[in-house]
Amino acid sequence: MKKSDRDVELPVSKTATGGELFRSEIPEGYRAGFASFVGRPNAGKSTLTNALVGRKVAITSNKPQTTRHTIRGIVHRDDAQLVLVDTPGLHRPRTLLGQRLNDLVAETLSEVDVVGFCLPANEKIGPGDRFIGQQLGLLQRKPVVAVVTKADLVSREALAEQLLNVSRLGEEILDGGGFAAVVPVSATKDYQVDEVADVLVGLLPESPPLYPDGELTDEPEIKMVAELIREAALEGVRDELPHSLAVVVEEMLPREDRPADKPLVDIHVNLYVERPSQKAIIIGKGGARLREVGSRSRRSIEALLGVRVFLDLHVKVAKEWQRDPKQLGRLGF
Ligand SMILES: Nc1nc2c(ncn2[C@@H]2O[C@H](COP(=O)(O)OP(=O)(O)OP(=O)(O)O)[C@@H](O)[C@H]2O)c(=O)[nH]1
Ligand SMILES: [Mg+2]
Repeated sequence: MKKSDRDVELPVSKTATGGELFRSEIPEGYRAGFASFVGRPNAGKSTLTNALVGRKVAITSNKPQTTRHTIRGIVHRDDAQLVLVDTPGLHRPRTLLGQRLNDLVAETLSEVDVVGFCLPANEKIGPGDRFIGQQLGLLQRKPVVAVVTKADLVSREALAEQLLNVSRLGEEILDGGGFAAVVPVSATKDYQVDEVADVLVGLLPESPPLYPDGELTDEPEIKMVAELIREAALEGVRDELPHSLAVVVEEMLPREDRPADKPLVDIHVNLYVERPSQKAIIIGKGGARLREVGSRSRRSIEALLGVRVFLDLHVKVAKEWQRDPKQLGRLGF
């Protein structure tokens, strides 16, 4: 629902954080709160977040550990506001970056109202899931919903079996009652996406909305731009390279002396890798690969910003940045 669709204009007051909060005329039984998706890398958390929000707020890829920071996506309904906190995949950390990402997830989990534990339908429950289950077991009395993702990839029988195994896991890791619900979903085939929202909303507290109507994410534009470039650069690279890649937008400025009806934004970007050999791969023969990354991400950035952009991409080597506290800080971790 857009603001203009409301029949009554709601009185608005500013919160301490500068957000706007509606204080009155909230429907009886209105719920609002935070839900976080956790799960192994590549479980489909970000794809599900985007499907629920109805817009891309988080980048996705078939490489593990695509998400590196928490991203809020907001679902607005007549009866509720569901703030989804997409998190990096949880795993046994091997680098300082991995450790920082895990800490971030743990901190997020302690703050949300309900947790959605994502387990892919097409993969056996393994030690990685149990590792996450143990962390969830430490959250006292917080409702945990098991979301069995990628349901489109398996047969009905296999799905039924996975739902059963997941329920058992819940009883094993969460003392008292197990999961609050076990919901199969396919974010790419739009199967049961609304059902996931219903279940999560049902576990939120009664509360006025937390974000202004219509706001879909609190992800800053400049960060989203960097993410879209990283998403394009992840396409087609293998092995360790996805982990070694970091993207920083150094500057984003409207170009001067442009006609008012044809604005252009200049975006200067550094892509960091850990080794010179990786730099060569990202750039490609005669720069072909980097050009492709540029043109692919430019389209999605222009769609996001609603303006034409000029992308200036540079590839730099930041040796072992995933293990180096100073460099991690500089790259925003
Ligand atoms: N077939 C199918 N593929 C899916 C579905 N959801 C996600 N995927 C694919 O699974 C891969 C991983 O999805 P992501 O949403 O990036 O996974 P994630 O859990 O956010 O991963 P990390 O951020 O690395 O932890 C991508 O290639 C998605 O296209 C689904 O419902 N069906
Ligand atoms: Mg993700």
